[in-house]
Amino acid sequence: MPDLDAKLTDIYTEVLKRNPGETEFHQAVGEVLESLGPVVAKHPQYADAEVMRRLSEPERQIIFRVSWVDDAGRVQVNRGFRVEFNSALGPFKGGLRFHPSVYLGIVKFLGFEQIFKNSLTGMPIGGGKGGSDFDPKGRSDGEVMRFCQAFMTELYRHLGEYTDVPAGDIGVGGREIGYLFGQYKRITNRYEAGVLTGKGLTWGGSQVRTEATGYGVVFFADEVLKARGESFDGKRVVVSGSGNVAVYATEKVHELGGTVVACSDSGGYVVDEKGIDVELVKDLKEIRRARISEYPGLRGGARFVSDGSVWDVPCDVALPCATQNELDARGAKVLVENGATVVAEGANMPCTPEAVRLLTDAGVTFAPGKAANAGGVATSALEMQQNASRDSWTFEHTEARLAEIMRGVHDRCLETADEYGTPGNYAAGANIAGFIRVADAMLAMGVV
Ligand code: NDP
Ligand code: 2IT
Repeated sequence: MPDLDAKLTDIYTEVLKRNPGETEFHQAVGEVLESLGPVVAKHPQYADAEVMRRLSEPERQIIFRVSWVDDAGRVQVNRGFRVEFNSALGPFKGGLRFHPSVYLGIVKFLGFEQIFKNSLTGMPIGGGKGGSDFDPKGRSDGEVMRFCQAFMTELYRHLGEYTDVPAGDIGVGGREIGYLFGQYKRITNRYEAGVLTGKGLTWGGSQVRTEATGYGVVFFADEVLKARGESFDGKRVVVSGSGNVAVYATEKVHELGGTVVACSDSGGYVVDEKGIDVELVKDLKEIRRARISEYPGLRGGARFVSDGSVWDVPCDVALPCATQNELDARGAKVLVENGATVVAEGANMPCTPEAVRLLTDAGVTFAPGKAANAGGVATSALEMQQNASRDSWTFEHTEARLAEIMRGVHDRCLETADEYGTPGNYAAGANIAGFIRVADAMLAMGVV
């Protein structure tokens, strides 16, 4: 049970009751409500208008059957989701996740987090999330295409550049966005570029969107290090995962003079004291869709560990970039014992509440995902901006915009944490600053 202000306890209890079994959603709501005590004390208008109660109930939830035919000619049935959580600041915006663990509670936690993240970026985007329990692992390109087409055949009616704009997340990258866009275009007979982000560079995509989340996490962590009087130069870094976020976080750490000595996937982790070879990981994961266990066979001096945890590898900076609740109390204790000073979340909610408490109590600076990984969705908003003006910007210009946005998010978190009496607490700053912008828009728009 999170530690809540009395005014917020009822709301949390209602969320538990109304959404039985959705533990990740409960966790995400609890973490935000925990920060809002000083806000409801200072601004009674939010509680009077039931803003928190309205925010924790999605505006719309869509669940649908996805039937498709596999390569062997067998009919497969999956479940599709889109949770349109809050549109006070703009069209619903957030990724699609294809992973066998996806159920309503995961999509709702992600959609809820997305509201505050998108608000923090300062851009005109509401919050939503979607996905399916479809497992792309081991599926052929043809199977992935047919699944994406079947998925979009239902979802298209709920989307639109002014309504709801999906993008990628776990299991959804450039290939899937291509198939989804192709089917949307075919059904609607419209080249509506702004309906999806993460598109290919020759057909409406933005430079830097592929790199944006990983680069953004490192830009954010770099600001955190600067605020501590440090830098990435010479730092040992451990990254979990080896997907989109992990790869580009690793690339940027190396550019800034740090060394990523370990990364992982769901099968285990690799340690490479010379520094993870980013081009090799890209080739393994993006091109060959292989496992990270193959890395040591292609690079001398590295080793693969199939049991244990990537957080056992000593580091100064930890960047969890795989999935929710992957860094628990045990992992946090080991990081503290090994002298880590900064943990920045590339994934959504990778640290358990116990881990966050242990890290914070030990003086490790904790940067929450809704701030640190906001670079992905912020660059999606830059993609929408380019689509709306039928323009395309250079890599350098777009990366400079991303860096500026991440600095802005960082400073907003710190200033807000100061203002509400929790100096240096990025999690409180992110939750409060994200909340206030959405809450003010909701107040202005009346009870809807
Ligand atoms: P990818 O699918 O590209 O990569 C996911 C990585 O995480 C893979 O290495 C995968 O290993 C690992 N992983 C996934 N699920 C699990 C699990 N249950 N246990 C252990 N490892 C797991 O996804 P992304 O890199 O895009 O996403 C990573 C995280 O970042 C997610 O939390 C996502 O929500 C978040 N995020 C992504 C953004 C984006 O723009 N893509 C933006 C902001 C946040 P394996 O291959 O073995 O499954
Ligand atoms: O969690 C996230 O912010 C994403 N998966 C990216 C969402 C987006 O719309 O770019």
